[in-house]
Amino acid sequence: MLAPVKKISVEREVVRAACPHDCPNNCAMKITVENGIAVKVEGAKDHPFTSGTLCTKVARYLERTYSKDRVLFPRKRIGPKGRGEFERICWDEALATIAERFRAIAAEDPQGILPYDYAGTMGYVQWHSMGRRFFNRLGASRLDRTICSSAGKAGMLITLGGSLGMDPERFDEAKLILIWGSNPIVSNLHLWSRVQEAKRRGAKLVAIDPYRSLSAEKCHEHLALLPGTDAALALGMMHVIIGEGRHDADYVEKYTIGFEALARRVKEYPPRRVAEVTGLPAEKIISLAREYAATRPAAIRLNYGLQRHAGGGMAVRNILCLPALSGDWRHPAGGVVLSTSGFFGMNDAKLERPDLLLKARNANPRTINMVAIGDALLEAKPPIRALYVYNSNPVAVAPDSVKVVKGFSREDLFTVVHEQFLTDTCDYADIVLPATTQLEHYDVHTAYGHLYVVANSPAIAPLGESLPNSEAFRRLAARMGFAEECFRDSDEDICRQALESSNPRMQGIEWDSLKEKGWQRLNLPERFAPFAQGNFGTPSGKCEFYSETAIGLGMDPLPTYIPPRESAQSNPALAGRYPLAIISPPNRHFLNSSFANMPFAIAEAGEPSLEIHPGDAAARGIANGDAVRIFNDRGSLTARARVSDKAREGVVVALSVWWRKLTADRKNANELTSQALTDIGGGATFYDCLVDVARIR
Ligand SMILES: Nc1nc2c(c(=O)[nH]1)N[C@H]1C(S)=C(S)[C@@H](COP(=O)(O)OP(=O)(O)OC[C@H]3O[C@@H](n4cnc5c(=O)[nH]c(N)nc54)[C@H](O)[C@@H]3O)O[C@H]1N2
Ligand SMILES: Nc1nc2c(c(=O)[nH]1)N[C@H]1C(S)=C(S)[C@@H](COP(=O)(O)OP(=O)(O)OC[C@H]3O[C@@H](n4cnc5c(=O)[nH]c(N)nc54)[C@H](O)[C@@H]3O)O[C@H]1N2
Ligand SMILES: [Mo]
Repeated sequence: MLAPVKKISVEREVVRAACPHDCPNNCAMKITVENGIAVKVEGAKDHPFTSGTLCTKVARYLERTYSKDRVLFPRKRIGPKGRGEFERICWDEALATIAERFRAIAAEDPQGILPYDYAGTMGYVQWHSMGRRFFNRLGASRLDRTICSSAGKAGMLITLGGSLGMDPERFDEAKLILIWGSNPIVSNLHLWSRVQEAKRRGAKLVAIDPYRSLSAEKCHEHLALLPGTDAALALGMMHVIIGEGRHDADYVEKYTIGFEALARRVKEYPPRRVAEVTGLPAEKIISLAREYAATRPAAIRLNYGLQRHAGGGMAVRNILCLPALSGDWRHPAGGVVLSTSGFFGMNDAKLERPDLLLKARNANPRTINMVAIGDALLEAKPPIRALYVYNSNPVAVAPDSVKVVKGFSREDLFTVVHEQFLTDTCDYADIVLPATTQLEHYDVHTAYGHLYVVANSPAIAPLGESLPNSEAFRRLAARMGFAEECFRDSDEDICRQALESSNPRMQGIEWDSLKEKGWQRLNLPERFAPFAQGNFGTPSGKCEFYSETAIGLGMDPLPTYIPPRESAQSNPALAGRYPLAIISPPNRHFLNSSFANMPFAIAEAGEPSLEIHPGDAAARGIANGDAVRIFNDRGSLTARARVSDKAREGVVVALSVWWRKLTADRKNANELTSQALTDIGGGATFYDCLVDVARIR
């Protein structure tokens, strides 16, 4: 007789979760937990967009959560700023220290305190609620959160009246797809599978990108224009479409305003002129315009890469005019999508409580643009005396690092960083607080690349002494003596409040059922074309070729071309010294600077590199594999040259965003980038940047 098998009881549970990262896919996830330990992370198979797949980074989220490098207890600085030397303290001491400093500064002027947060998590609980309430109640300086998408958002507002567009799920039915300033294999994987399906069904794919990215490589055609010249390309296409009478006159008549004025404007952009500006052959511009006008439905995936230039807002505004000319908005699989965020309507007032400002010492504090944090720390008046950083790693990601580092190094600045890892920014902190990961807290998410609300329930207990952002602010509010009821809301209370919305598209979505199901589609038809009968969000309700909103923003009311600030055409003297345009788009294995410390991601990404065209390399005596110095007036860094024609002539590409302290020279591409802002929206101009490159001997 066999010995009886000893039964080990395993408590197994599957928890519904949401990927927290700043990415248009906003995946729905399932976490398997055994005896309190998360053992498996997978994409939800039932979620139509996630469809069971996660990207290579988040598929390894367990390695992030259980990393030996997690910050698991509070620390205080014991060495000079920048060194990252800390000793362990308890939460009590950390919170008491912060409250004491904040109280002293607030007694003089609370504007001396500045929150610095971005989309490390996009969740409404861990990003949009307790922190906003806390700093409103305090009357701290407000942060203008512009580092990523604000120029494009302003462009969408002008032409369409909001962050709206075609349903990304319909890309598989398009006959022509323009991948415009977007690299979906890297930054929008689930859209890419739809694009692949369209390709299988016979669609033609065209990439418009100065760089032959992983995605551009897989398209039928690649138009490698000069960076920051997209607005001119769109004007040239409109010149051809209108000039040759290829537009949908019926759609234009019914659902647009300003066509006559637009037709006059685009006369100024004949293909020959546009060819000079963009560096593309005139015939290509003409054939693209004709093909676009002739193919229905045509879908454009626009992404944020092309708006990181001086004229980034205008570029987006112009491209969004195209489907109103072609009539593509009539079709569920036609149009453009940059962001779907405007379809959602969370209850911002309840989450952020702007009314609490009325209780602060100053009900109308100043606003600091996060892009120019370097200058703000060095020059703002009254000075910034304390910073509270969470969900962001500004020392690595903000432009013009020399100034950023100098600002963060100020001895008289009191800096708190709430983090999961000891980032470059933590190295300048006076107090580091340990943060939970997405597996350890509640949240609720909307998306900017699909139309579903996604719930996140904690799978495991917080590791070490880590706390969610919400809880840190709850405790800090208590220390500051903020008596308002809202500082006692639980995380699930906040999830409920977020969904208490009057927006008709949000009806029927409420927390308890969402938590069960994991995700829910907005109240929209399965197949819908948002602007098939007009219904634009603009003041006229039409697609505005001519826009009073643009005038209000200080812009030309009509589409126009605003050249890059740093280019041979706009600044020949600067280009004489620094003839190469550098762009630093995302590395596939990192997510901004998140994951850039994970051994698996670094193993894949290798080392900081610079793609350079053989012509530009030969002119500088650079061979493949050489160490090179990249430099301009703002700074310099080293990288390994990769000589190939992936970068067009005149353009070099440094995939980003590396942690400074994990590179050989402890610098990254933001050493070179500028704090100058976009035309509208106050956005960052990371890719509007001239440099030169030299071989290191
Ligand atoms: N793996 C991964 N995924 C990510 C991210 C990440 O870091 N890593 N980041 C996330 C975030 S925060 C964002 S905002 C999105 C960004 O997603 P995208 O907007 O797709 O990002 P970028 O890579 O900045 O730009 C895409 C492409 O634009 C090109 N480009 C640069 N300048 C120009 C230009 O002037 N004109 C044109 N036509 N093209 C240009 C670049 O070469 C690049 O191939 O991705 C999200 N997803
Ligand atoms: N040169 C160059 N610079 C760029 C870009 C580029 O393409 N090139 N891209 C720009 C873009 S598009 C963006 S959006 C910005 C992004 O810049 P950031 O918003 O700073 O994004 P990350 O670098 O991912 O840093 C997010 C941090 O939040 C932390 N975090 C995650 N979850 C939590 C949490 O729940 N609580 C707390 N307290 N912390 C958490 C992560 O550990 C991580 O360190 O970078 C910009 N910078
Ligand atoms: Mo971003």
